Amino acid sequence: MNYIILFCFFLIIIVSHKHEYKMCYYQSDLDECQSNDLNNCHEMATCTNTEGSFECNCNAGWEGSGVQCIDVDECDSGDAECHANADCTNTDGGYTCDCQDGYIGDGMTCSGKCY
Ligand SMILES: [Ca+2]
Ligand SMILES: [Ca+2]
Repeated sequence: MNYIILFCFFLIIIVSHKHEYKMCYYQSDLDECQSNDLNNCHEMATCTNTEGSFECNCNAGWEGSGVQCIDVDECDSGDAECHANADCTNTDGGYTCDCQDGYIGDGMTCSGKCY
């Protein structure tokens, strides 16, 4: 009878320590995003801390693995929303639209100049 009580006692110790170990594991996750020294995300990527690791995702206007991000050429890819009478210029992380000569507007909408 005593052996059964002893066995149960050890079982409780093992189970409770397992729980403690799990708690320690969850609390010991390192936030690699806190410092650029701890992650290898590209400067144009957003770092997201995860349990036991981290993720890098390129910012809008950039594409790649997150460790490497290259500018999206919106003028080439067709993502640019320039007016038909505007010239598209690719920039790092974006693009610009400028109305062609003889047209006036913000590049998204261009209308003929009145003389
Ligand atoms: Ca982490
Ligand atoms: Ca671009």
